[in-house]
Order: sequence, then C-alpha cells, then structure tokens
Amino acid sequence: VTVVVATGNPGKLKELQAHLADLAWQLTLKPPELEVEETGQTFLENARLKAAQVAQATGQWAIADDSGLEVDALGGAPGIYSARYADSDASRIERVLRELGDRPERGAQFVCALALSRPDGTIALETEGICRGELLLAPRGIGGFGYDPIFYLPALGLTFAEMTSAQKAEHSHRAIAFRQLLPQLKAHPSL
Ligand code: ITT
Repeated sequence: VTVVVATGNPGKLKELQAHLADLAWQLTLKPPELEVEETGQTFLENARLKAAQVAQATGQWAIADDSGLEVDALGGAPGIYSARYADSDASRIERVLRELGDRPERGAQFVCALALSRPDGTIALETEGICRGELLLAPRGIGGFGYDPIFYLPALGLTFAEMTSAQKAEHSHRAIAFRQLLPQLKAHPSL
C-alpha cells in the first residue's frame, strides 16, 4: 500500500521514515504545494487535520505527525505553537530560553501525536507519545532538529541533539508514540 508522509519538515520526515522502515509500505512525500492550516486546539486535532487533508487531496493513505515542546514554567508554551514560535530553529530556541530565563524549574516535555488517514479522509488510527526532560540554560549538540539542542534527558546525560539518531529513535516522544502505533499498523487488515 502507498502511504503519504504528510509533513513539510525535513527533520521530522527523516525520523518518520526511520520509524516506518519496518513496514512493507511504499512511502511517498507530500506534494510541497499542499499546505494544511493547523486550526486545531490540540496536537491530536492538528495531526488528524493534516493526515485527512493530505489523504483526500492525494487519494492515498496518509500519516501525519503534530508535535511540540511544552515547558512547565511557561504554562505549557510553546505547545502546539512550537513551529510558529519564531522563524528559525535558532530563534525559536532563543525565545524559549529568554522566556524561561534562569528560573530553577526546568521541567519540559515533548509531545508527538500521530494520525493515519484512509484515502477518504477518515481517521483509521491515532496515538500520542510524551517524553519528559529538562531544558538546559544553553544549547548543546548538533544532531536532530528544532528544539533538540536544549532538551536534556537526565537518564542518558545527553540532549536530543547530542544523541545518535538511533538513541533519539529509541527515547523520543516520536519513538514512544510509534511503540504504541506500530503493532496496530502491522495488524491493520487494510494495510
Ligand atoms: P509539518 O506540520 O509539515 O509536519 P511542522 O514543523 O510545522 O511540520 P508541527 O506543526 O508539528 O510541524 O511543529 C512541530 C515543531 O515542534 C517543530 O517545528 C519543532 O520546532 C518542534 N519539534 C517537534 N518534534 C521535535 C523533535 O523531535 N525535536 C525537536 N523539535 C521538535
């Protein structure tokens, strides 16, 4: 079966392709001109919107990921606005660090919602994964994308940007979401 990976974010796309590599799916890219407005109020709502609209526009199954960083001391910001918080990864990181300042409360979590749509735009499967960590005072590491350089996992003593892609693929919010979704994808009668 052909499945469209409904993202325009190259860092995310790479990780989604890696998580989906075990399935016997033919993965295709979202047509770049196809942009979905994220009008939802939650990660899951936005993941559903993106999957459904890309599926209907292409006539294929589509999988979407809506994700972001929730900072405890900022009341969950940037949350679903993570991609819209500033116009580059560096300035997004700068803004979060500036708003958090040197507050001792450093807790944060990454959230990843995944939704799989049938070609008609109805949602077949969905799930959400959460990874808790801490925000550093300054970026560390060059791997990954987005907010990875400031997101620190005490259990590994590394930021997401200091991990290998295999380590991030084992511990991330996306990994946690896929661990729940993959068995359902493999068992799905139409896939
Ligand atoms: P698509 O909607 O086209 O998939 P996007 O970048 O707009 O791309 P989102 O709306 O889901 O996607 O925004 C997610 C943002 O949250 C993303 O741009 C990053 O800034 C951040 N983010 C999500 N997952 C991340 C990860 O694994 N590491 C670092 N930052 C991440």
